[in-house]
Amino acid sequence: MQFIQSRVFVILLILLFPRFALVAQVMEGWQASRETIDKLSQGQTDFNYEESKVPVYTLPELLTSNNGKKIIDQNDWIKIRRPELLELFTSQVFGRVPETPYKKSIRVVKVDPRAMNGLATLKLVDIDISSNSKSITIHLGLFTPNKAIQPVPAFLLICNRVPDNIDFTRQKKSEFWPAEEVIARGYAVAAFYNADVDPDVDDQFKDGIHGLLDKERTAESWGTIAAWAWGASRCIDYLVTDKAISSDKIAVVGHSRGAKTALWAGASDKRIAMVVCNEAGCGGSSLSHRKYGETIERINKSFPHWFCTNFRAYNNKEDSMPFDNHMLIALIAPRPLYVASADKDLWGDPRGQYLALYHSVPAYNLLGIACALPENMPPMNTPVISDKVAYHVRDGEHNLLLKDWNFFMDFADITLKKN
Ligand code: GTR
Repeated sequence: MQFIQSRVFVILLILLFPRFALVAQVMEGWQASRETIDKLSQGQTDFNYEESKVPVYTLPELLTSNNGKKIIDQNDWIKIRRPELLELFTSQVFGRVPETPYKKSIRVVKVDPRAMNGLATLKLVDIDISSNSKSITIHLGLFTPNKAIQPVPAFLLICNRVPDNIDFTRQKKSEFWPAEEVIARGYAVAAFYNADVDPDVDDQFKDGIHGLLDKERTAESWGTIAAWAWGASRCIDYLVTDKAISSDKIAVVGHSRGAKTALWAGASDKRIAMVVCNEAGCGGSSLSHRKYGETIERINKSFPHWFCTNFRAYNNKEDSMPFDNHMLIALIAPRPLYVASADKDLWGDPRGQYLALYHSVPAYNLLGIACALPENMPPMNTPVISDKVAYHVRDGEHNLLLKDWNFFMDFADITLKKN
């Protein structure tokens, strides 16, 4: 049986029967296309897109504590390992939220019970945060399905693209936030614009929520991704109170920098019942030890405001990093988690994303979730779902599309709706 699954066997079959190549692709799972590899390699010669150049690496152990104790049961995970990992990603990657007191006021500024041609109710909710005589307002938009007879699960999108993508008037529609389609599937759908919380610019943390709450900044002060994750939690503060929503069934969805944010929000806020991490890549869902696509040095140089300053210590030091993103992903366990990649997004390293999810599974198993992922990636556009974890690699470019959302909702039908 093992021989039949082996690479040698598959290669032998292809040599003997060339038409077997197609079947082999399915058996072997997704592979980056040579055309995409060549195109990206030519454009960015400083970055690796060749699987053959991925170094031999050993991932830091998920289930061994900082002082070498084996983590063998739920209790060990909850009491020892999870807090350690949360602290590691707080102090070394995303940064610590300041303890500065602030005032929060939540105002429902508009209710339209006949939105989407009567299919949904729209609520516009302003979340005002003030401190030190400064304030910001997070504009949360929420549609709930009118045909629902009881509270429904909800998807909250952290929108990192222009606000047009989440047009609450629905004059402009975008696959990035396909609100009509989500409503049609019986879910509530909400979104906020990340720049309401903190503009995505390197301005030395003067604007956004940093301008309100930051005092002395240190190497472990929060960056912009942690600020967006904090903003997602302020939206959850409202969503858990809305009677049309099941407060214990709120999923957070993010794409790319928004997906790094969704993971960190899910890690930091246990009210988030499910995380959808679409193409987060470096600093989120891929494995830095693989040195494939975007690197830590590059992300820290291009986006110096995203992470805490301590993260820069790992520039070009991937081999000796005491953590990697399988550990970040494991912080979502035992809650449902969907990791998704795109075929042409080799910058974000689809295989690294799959492997990070794969190596987080022992944490799920320890918490009593019987999920198991195959070693090989699934073929393109074919989600693999195992209990509380799911993954797909979609055809096409780095983006968040209706096709992705449909897969996410199929997963939520099983994990959020049915129990
Ligand atoms: C890229 C960045 C990625 C990813 C992406 C995005 O430029 O290198 O890490 O976050 O932006 O957010 O679309």
